[in-house]
Amino acid sequence: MHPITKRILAGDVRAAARAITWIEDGFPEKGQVLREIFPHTGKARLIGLTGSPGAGKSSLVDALITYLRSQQISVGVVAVDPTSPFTGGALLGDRIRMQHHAPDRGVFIRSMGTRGNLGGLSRNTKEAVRVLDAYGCQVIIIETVGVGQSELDIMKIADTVAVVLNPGSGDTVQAFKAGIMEIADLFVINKADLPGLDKLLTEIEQMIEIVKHDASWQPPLVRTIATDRVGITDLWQAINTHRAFLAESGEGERRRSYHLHEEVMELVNQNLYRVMMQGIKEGVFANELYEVANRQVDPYHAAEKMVRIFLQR
Ligand SMILES: Nc1nc2c(ncn2[C@@H]2O[C@H](COP(=O)(O)OP(=O)(O)OP(=O)(O)O)[C@@H](O)[C@H]2O)c(=O)[nH]1
Ligand SMILES: [Mg+2]
Repeated sequence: MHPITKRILAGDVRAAARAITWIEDGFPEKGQVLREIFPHTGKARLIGLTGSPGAGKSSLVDALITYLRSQQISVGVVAVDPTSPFTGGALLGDRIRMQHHAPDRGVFIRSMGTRGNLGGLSRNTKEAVRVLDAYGCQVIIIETVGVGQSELDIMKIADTVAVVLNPGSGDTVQAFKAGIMEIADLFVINKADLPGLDKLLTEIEQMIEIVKHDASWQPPLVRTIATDRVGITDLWQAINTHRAFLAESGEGERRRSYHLHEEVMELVNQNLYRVMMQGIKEGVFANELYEVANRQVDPYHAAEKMVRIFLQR
């Protein structure tokens, strides 16, 4: 067993941090560590938190950490910002806001940006979450700015996805367009102290009606004022209610097996691609590539033939 694996499993925070850096940097030894920790994962509850820039996600995470620590629940946070080249420590704002948790061994906070990013941000996030799971975090919160497809992919690994919206922001329409409504298991109406609350509530209810009118789970709306720590207990309550739904309906198991299925297909895809590229380097497909380049063969036949050659090797 790799020494880092041993240390992660023993709850060594520095080993966990090192493994995540290896993941970001595509360091070869990460493969062994990830394989070895896998049997020790699957225990943590994974909560996704997404929303527009400045919606109050980090403030909510901060308040949730305080609440969960008061219940002796250990928390891991992976804050993903696809627009930021920063990584490793924490984004400046997050660092300031979440700093007071730093000496607490039951809290692990990590930011991930686009640095390194060899395996793709969503792949890296998945692996970082797995490290925190093996390390012993009971709850892992994945914070991401909800703007595009890559954030949606990141959110797919969560058991429960909470979408944060603000009054007076026009967020609902944006979220609707981006496909975020579809993945929402609950809505957090943060900055409930700002004007426009009733209008927002009505908008969301209408959107839910359109997107999920005959779904077996109707996403609840939770109002919060993160900066005043108002509504945090309700938020955790709503997350727990969703968890109970996941357990009773079997949907939780289905989601998790589906995620693993997707992951293994992604890896198969990567591996096949790598082997094919290696074959091209070695000149195995030189004929086929030559023929297609000269328009003697069409790309469709060439690709089929290459796959056949590959399978016979
Ligand atoms: N009035 C009000 N302000 C809030 C509330 N929650 C957060 N804020 C403020 O909103 C700003 C953004 O909060 P963050 O927690 O950094 O938001 P975020 O969604 O993590 O932001 P990014 O990570 O940059 O996308 C900060 O100035 C917070 O103090 C709230 O409930 N009410
Ligand atoms: Mg933030």
